[in-house]
Amino acid sequence: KQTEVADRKSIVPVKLLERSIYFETQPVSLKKYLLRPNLSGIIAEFKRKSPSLGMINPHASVEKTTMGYMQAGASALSVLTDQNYFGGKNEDLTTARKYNFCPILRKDFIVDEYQIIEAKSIGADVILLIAGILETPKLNQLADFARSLGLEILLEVHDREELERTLSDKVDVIGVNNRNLKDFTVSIETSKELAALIPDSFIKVSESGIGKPETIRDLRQFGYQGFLMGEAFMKTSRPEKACADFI
Ligand code: IGP
Repeated sequence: KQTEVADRKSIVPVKLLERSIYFETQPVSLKKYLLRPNLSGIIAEFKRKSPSLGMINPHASVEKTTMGYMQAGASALSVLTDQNYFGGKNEDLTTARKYNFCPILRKDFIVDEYQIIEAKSIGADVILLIAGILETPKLNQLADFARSLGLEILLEVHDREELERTLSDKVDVIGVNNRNLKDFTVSIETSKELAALIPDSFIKVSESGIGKPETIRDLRQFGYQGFLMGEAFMKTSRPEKACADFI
């Protein structure tokens, strides 16, 4: 990721990114949208492929899918911008931005400040910081930087150790990833086990492997207000319809 970022940095300097219209607009708060009692809490994700499934939906349209998600009643969008593993690109997020007013999460492996400036410049409201790939001081530094640009942070953890070393008031929303990024196994129990360790002052999001409405009802009992869902929608020929049927 570092070399990929260095390459882009040499082509598109920060100064150019900062000229984006999105540097003049206020981000939309994911936190606030997840707290709205009448919304589903679902953060609906757009991705063409994934390391665990391979090709999922290579020809899906960003416009149609994201607008359909919002019409179905999703609370927010997540757009994969990583090219290598997920077949995404920055323009996908900007396209989603042009068609939707909701909070949009830039889903990528963020390891460098440049990617945060990029996130802002393409119209994202929220960035993902993954505890499993960042040392604590680096994570805190990136969180501070994102906040300085007005972006919210979704902090992703997968176990107790990651949670305990990274929990701080720099982050707004805690995402518990049910998928183990090393072997791709999924267990909803991960969200249930970690729930009690996350103070009520944070919004809790359960990520990955959610496919049934019962799972969401169950997770709500554990205090979860957000549900990040990708595969369940994207693996069908009409993701937006799958989302509408689900909600
Ligand atoms: C969505 P799923 O199983 O519904 O497609 O999962 C989302 O949680 C997953 O894409 C994800 C992810 C990530 C992708 C969670 N954390 C970090 C890339 C990087």
